[in-house]
Amino acid sequence: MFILGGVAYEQQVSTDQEHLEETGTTMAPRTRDSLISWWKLKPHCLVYLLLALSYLLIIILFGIVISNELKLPSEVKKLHTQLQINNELFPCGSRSREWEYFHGGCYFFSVQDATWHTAKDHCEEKNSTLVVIHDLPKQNFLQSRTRGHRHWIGLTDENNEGQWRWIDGTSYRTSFKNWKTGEPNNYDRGEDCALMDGPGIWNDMSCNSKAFYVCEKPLPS
Ligand SMILES: [Ca+2]
Ligand SMILES: [Ca+2]
Repeated sequence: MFILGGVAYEQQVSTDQEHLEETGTTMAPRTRDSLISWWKLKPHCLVYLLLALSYLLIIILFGIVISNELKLPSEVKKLHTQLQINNELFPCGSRSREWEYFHGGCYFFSVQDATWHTAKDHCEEKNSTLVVIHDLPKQNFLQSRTRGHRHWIGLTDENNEGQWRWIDGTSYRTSFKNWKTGEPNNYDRGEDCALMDGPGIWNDMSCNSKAFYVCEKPLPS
């Protein structure tokens, strides 16, 4: 086959060479005809090639979209489950794990002591306020968590002696109270800030004294 093919090729070359010599042209007729045909067909070939590539691209993109659509529900479900777990474990937010949840509110118990005004500033830096005690359940919760250590609360008569005010504007006169017997006594005429003393009962002390403190903020929506 190879030998026969080689003979045919040599014959063709010889024929083309003879033609070139006869006509004085520089290109064999069959080669020239082939090139002319190819140049005529070239635009059509390019169009078909581009169409084929376009279809292929569309099929690939369609496959990717379908694949993502199928993945999405499982990813959403996984995220939803993770959020539920986080909400159950950390209702005040997974990034606020030092905050404790109680009855719709979040509470921060300091591990360092500070003056009343510094404590107030620290709470505000955390987008919260010193705690306001509205009722006995909240008092009991705070009492159990403060474990007998002194903690500042958001109650002061600094602006007007004897006129106690909660820092969130809650009415002092009509609201819950838990003063220690004989308190507030404004001892030495210099006690204007309230704290939970000893077993949780309240006492007024100098605002410049140092104690731990409790901040509170609403449950994140
Ligand atoms: Ca006072
Ligand atoms: Ca006192």
